[in-house]
Amino acid sequence: MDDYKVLFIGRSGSAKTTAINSASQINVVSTDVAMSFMASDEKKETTVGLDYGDLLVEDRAGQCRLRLYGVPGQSRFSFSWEILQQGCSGLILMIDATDKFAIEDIHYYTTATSSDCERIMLPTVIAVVKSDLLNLEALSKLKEAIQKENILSPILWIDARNKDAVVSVLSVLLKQIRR
Ligand SMILES: Nc1nc2c(ncn2[C@@H]2O[C@H](COP(=O)(O)OP(=O)(O)OP(=O)(O)O)[C@@H](O)[C@H]2O)c(=O)[nH]1
Ligand SMILES: [Mg+2]
Repeated sequence: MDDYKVLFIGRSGSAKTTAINSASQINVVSTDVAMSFMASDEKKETTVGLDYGDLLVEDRAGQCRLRLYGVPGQSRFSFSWEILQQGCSGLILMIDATDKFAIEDIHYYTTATSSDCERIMLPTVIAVVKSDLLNLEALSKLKEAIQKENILSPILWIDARNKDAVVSVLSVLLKQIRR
């Protein structure tokens, strides 16, 4: 059976851990600890090592296993990003719609050249979360700004707490990987 390593990347709070927990068919290996700062009612923990989950999916090419890895979003753990990226078949770039760096992050990952970082050569899908927390004006501003970026990677607007939504992001990525 084919086996693909998928890496969830994105800033702290962009719902990497949540997405992996939603989609995984096994108990997720998690390294979340209480946040030492910036904790909120909604988010009290942060990943300090990695998340690992796993699911079997089926498409026209047959069944395959997706191994889901989540990086820690806090930049103080950035040394682990390159390590976790090794052997990766595809990336999910998680974007928090309420984050002031949302567009900056999308721009960075979609315009970096191969000499900047190898990861942008990988099949990538962008998943934007928390759009439910934006008012209509802020949402249309964000959509407009994203449109201006002329991004080639598929963009899906999801709630990472919803299993079906995360699985559909993974299906879009799998299509790209198996193309
Ligand atoms: N309102 C809302 N909340 C969401 C949505 N998706 C995820 N969340 C919440 O956002 C938070 C995301 O937290 P995590 O999954 O820990 O984020 P992370 O990217 O793993 O963060 P680090 O481990 O610190 O890098 C959780 O509290 C989720 O319940 C969404 O679409 N809408
Ligand atoms: Mg996390």
